[in-house]
Amino acid sequence: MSGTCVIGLQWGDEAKGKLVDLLAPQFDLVIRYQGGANAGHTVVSGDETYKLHHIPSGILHSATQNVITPGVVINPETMIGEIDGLIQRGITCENLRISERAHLVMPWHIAEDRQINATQLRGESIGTTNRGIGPCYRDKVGRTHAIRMTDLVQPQRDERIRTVAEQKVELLKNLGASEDELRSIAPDVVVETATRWAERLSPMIADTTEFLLSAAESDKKMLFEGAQGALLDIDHGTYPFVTSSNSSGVGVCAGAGVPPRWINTVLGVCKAYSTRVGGGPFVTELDDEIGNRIRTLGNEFGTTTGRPRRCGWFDAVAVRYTARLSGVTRLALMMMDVLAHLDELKICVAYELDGQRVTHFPSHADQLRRCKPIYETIPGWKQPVDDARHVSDFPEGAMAYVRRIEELVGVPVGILSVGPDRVQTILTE
Ligand code: 2SA
Ligand code: MG
Repeated sequence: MSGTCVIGLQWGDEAKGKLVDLLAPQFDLVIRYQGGANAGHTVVSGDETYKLHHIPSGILHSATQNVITPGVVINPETMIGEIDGLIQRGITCENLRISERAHLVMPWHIAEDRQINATQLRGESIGTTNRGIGPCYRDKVGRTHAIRMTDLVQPQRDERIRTVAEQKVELLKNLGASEDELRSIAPDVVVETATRWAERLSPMIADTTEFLLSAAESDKKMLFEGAQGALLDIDHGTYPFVTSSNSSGVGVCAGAGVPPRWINTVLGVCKAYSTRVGGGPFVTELDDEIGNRIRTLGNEFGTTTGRPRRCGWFDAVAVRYTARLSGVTRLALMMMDVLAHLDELKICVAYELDGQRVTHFPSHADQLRRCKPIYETIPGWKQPVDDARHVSDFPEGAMAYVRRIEELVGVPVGILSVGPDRVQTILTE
């Protein structure tokens, strides 16, 4: 068995990209299996910072194969831009393969996403990244309007794209799309653009399912890189304020096309506090000075959209739920350096819901909205940890915080992160 998964246990942005980059040299393959250009994975290598959206965070290591599998939705225009940006910086991308089964985010999906965001769900919008993710997955499941990577290299490409584009123009006219939007999805324009996409991407398009099954059967080591976080999982997250893919650990096999028998380790990544970007319930949100302080200290702004992230205390009820759901075997606790500046810390150990104390994670967004956090207070350690390289460098107070999280979540912490650089990572065992 040779598969390890890196899964975000909160609402994304847990610094999974940093860990994947760090672990990549120990693996033969790094695999992105869900989501799309809504993801923003930041990798810092020396003085260079890379912001990746589709491309697996193993791309900086030329000996590692990077694979994008059927469960990912790909915006070819963004993807080509991302590849070109890396090539300009000396990263060849020759070690990148894209599944022929992956679905394409087309220009109409972006226009449709704006419509989703204009919709209020009980007074709140989902606040998507406007990257066309939901509409693309909707078409994938609906089947009648979907376009896949493999369609780009089939003889009927132009005909297929033209037919779908014509229908989408009508649909979007009815939805009140702007003139600009209608121009961007004009059938002639899209057919021509798709020809360019095909020329550029066809050398990378492959049957990744066959490739990964053969790799697994010959004992190659696979690292599965989750995008977003488990609380945004379409089936198990804070629905409907979620993304449109299975972003918790249970999504790995279906998205990648690799069966469970090849997976043995799941690293659950969480921040030492919580953040969320977009709408939806957030029980431990801090709408105050401390929240602002965490946002500034942690530079909590969206990698893809630049949106300020909502900040709050660590929610052990939520993380215990997502760690169990994802089959987590070790936790990675990130951004410990940020908390070093605070006088006092809180951990949410239970919720009060309609007068009752609950420790399970409720399924309905309205129930979550009614939940009040029950906190345990822990004194701040008030000592920088950025330079810590071993557990022995850690202040006692910081270790007490880590141990309490392990206890509440029920999984040991294997990695502590104290900054964005590769060296700012501590293995605790
Ligand atoms: P979508 O665009 O349909 O997936 O949006 C649905 C919800 O999922 C949230 N979402 C994210 N949350 C955190 N990080 C994400 N990636 C970017 C980043 C986000 C950014 O790394 O910073 O730059 O704003 C991500 N992608 C999707 C989204 O906010 C909606 O709540
Ligand atoms: Mg991110």
